[in-house]
Amino acid sequence: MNSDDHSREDNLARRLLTLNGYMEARSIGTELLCISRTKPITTVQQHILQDQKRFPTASGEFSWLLSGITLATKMIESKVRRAGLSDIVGSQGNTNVQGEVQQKLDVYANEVLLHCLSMRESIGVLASEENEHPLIVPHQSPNAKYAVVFDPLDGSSNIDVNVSVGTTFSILRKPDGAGLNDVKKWVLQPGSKQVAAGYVVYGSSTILVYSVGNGVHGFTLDPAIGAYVLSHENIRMPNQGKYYSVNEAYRDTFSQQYNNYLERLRSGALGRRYASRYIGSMVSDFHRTLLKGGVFLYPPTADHPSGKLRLLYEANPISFIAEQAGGVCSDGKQRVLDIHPQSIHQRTPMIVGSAVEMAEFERCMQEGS
Ligand code: AFP
Repeated sequence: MNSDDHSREDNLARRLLTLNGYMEARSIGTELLCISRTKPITTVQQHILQDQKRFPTASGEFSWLLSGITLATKMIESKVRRAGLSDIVGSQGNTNVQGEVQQKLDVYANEVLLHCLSMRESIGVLASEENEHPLIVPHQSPNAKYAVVFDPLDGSSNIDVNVSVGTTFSILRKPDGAGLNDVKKWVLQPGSKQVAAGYVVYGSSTILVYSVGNGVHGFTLDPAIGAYVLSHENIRMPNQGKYYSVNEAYRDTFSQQYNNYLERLRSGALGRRYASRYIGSMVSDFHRTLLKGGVFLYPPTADHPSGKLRLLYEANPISFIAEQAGGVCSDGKQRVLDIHPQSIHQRTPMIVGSAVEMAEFERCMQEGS
C-alpha cells in the first residue's frame, strides 16, 4: 500500500467513524486510528433510565411506557416526512367528535399511538382527541396503573402546506380505588396530577420535549440512527421574549382586557415593542415560546367562547412543560393545571408564556375592562 492508498483509507475511516458527529477519528502516523468521543450520546431511553435512579423502587416500566410514545412518534414522523409523496395528505372524509374534518394523517397518527400504547401492560386507559370516549386497553392487565391522554396530530389542517405539526401527550396515574371501568376517573383529573407530559414537533427537525416533573428536556430525532438524542438539556423559558402569538383576525371578538393587554405589548409598555408570530399549530407556536420566551394566547372568541384548545390533551401537557421550564400558564382566571375537568373533550382558553409577559397579563385581567 502506498501513501496515497493510506491517505484514502484514512479519510474513509475518518468519515465512517465520525458517526454523525458523535465520535472523532484521529490517525497516528499512517496506520493507527484512535477514536475519541467528542460528545456523549444520550438517547431518550437512557435519559429516562438515569432519571429513574432517583427512585430506588422504579421497575423500568415507565421507560417502557414512554418507549411506546417514542416508537409511535417515529412512525408518525416518517409519514409526515413523506406527505405529498404517498397518498396520505388531504381529508379522510369524516369529522371527529369535535366536528372537525379528520385528515388522513390524523387517523393514521391516532391508530399508531393506540396500537403502540396498547402493547404496554402498565397502561389501562387511553383517551385521544380523535375518539369520543376513552378506551380500556384490551389486555386489561391488573398491573395497569397509567392513563395516557393525547392529541395525535395537533395542527393537522396545516399539513397539506408543509407547516409544522405535533403530537401532545399527558400521563396520569390511576386514582386510588378506581376500577378499570371507571375510565372517566382515570382521565378527569386536574393537570397538576400529571406524572409526565410532553410533545413532539415535526418541524425542520423532529424534537421530543418532555418532563417527568424534574425539569424539561428536548431530544432531537437523528434520522441517521433512528433515535431521539438529547439536544436541549434542562430547558428554561427566558424571563421575557419579544414575540406575542395570537390569531389577531379575531381581535374584535376578544374581551377588552385581552385587547388592552395586546395593546400594551404593541406599544412598548413592557420595555420593548413586540413583534407577532402565529403559525396556527399550537405545539409549534408554544415550542417557539418555550425556547425564545414571549406569550402565546388562545382567548375566548365569538366562535369559541370557552376557548378552542382542549384542556386534557393540549392545555394540560403544555402547562406542565411551561411551568417546569419556569413559565406560567393561565386560562385567564386561574392556573390551567388547577382546573378540574368535567368532560374528556372540554375546551379552555389558554395563555402561556414567560414570567414578565404573564405578570402583565394577570395585571390586565385584574384591572378589568
Ligand atoms: P387543527 O388540528 O384542526 O389544525 O387545529 C389546530 C389548533 O387546535 C391549534 O393547534 C391551533 O393553535 C389552533 O387550532 C388554531 O386555530 P385558529 O385557526 O382558530 O387560529
